[in-house]
Amino acid sequence: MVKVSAANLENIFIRYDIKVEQEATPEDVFNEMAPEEEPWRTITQKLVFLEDVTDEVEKALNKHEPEDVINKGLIPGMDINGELYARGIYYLPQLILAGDAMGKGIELCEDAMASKGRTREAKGKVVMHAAEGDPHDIGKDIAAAMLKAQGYQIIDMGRDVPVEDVVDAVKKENPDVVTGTALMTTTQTAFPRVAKRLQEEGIDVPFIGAGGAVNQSFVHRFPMGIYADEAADGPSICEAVKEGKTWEEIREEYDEIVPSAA
Ligand code: B12
Repeated sequence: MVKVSAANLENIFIRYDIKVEQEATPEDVFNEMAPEEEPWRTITQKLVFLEDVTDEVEKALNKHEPEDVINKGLIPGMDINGELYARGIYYLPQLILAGDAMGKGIELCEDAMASKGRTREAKGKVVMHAAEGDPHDIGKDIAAAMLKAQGYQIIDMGRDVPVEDVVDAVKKENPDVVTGTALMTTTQTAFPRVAKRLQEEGIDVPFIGAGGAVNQSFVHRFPMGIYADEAADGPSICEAVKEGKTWEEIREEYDEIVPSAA
């Protein structure tokens, strides 16, 4: 017979997500990590406290280069949000709002660069999609915002993308990395089909497989697959690819390369 008095009710009644809640506040982390210098501090502050950055970015663009606005204001702001998420202080809604604000800021900077006849040199090209039959694209969009912020060119194919369309896009775009997101057990099977078709076409490209339906052992079972648990894993995996690591090497050094595995 189970002795109720022997059970530790404290553990039973703590929901897993509440248990990881931290005492630190967004203000604490902002003060720890934010740049001191203006206008970078205010831009960062707007992003961290999920406000519109448009005015601040426009003001900064009158005095500073757009590349500086991205690298010294917007990216540090997103880094702080990533830290707040990792520490369990922020959750997905905050990341989505911050991603939107960041997107607007980046757009303004890119427009300013275009008007000076410059383009932001892409760090690499990533083709992203949500699996065939799968309408869930929120995670893909967050991952896309993070990669875009880090300077990657994103070819976003959207959701419910047929396997053949992914293969065609990879053939046409010749990306450094291709990514797929699957949240349903019925759609995760599209990943090995994409990998098989790419192999048949003689293409070898790292293929990040992510989304609530999949895990590392599933993704590392098909050729080219590299598992990502979090959107924040994307830039680190792409960085490793750009350093010349193959998908086999990334799998071998997974715990060192991928932040969520550490
Ligand atoms: C929102 C939602 C919907 C929305 C989707 C809106 C949208 N635009 O995405 C709507 C209402 C459309 C929807 C519909 C359905 N849904 Co739904 N949905 C959800 C829900 C509640 C949340 C999913 C979500 O957005 N999670 C948050 C995101 C951020 O997580 P994520 O995508 O996994 O992304 C994270 C990581 O995986 C990673 N990541 C993801 N992609 C990438 C890419 C890269 C490159 C990287 C690095 C990282 C990365 O980063 C993110 C975090 O940092 C889940 C339940 C749940 N709690 O998960 C059910 C859920 C996924 N849905 C489910 C189902 C069954 C359905 C329906 C079939 C229901 C129905 N009978 O109609 C339909 C789909 C019908 C169809 N075929 O068209 C099931 C799937 C079950 C299963 N295992 O197969 C779930 C699990 C609910 C459940 N418990 O049953 N759904």
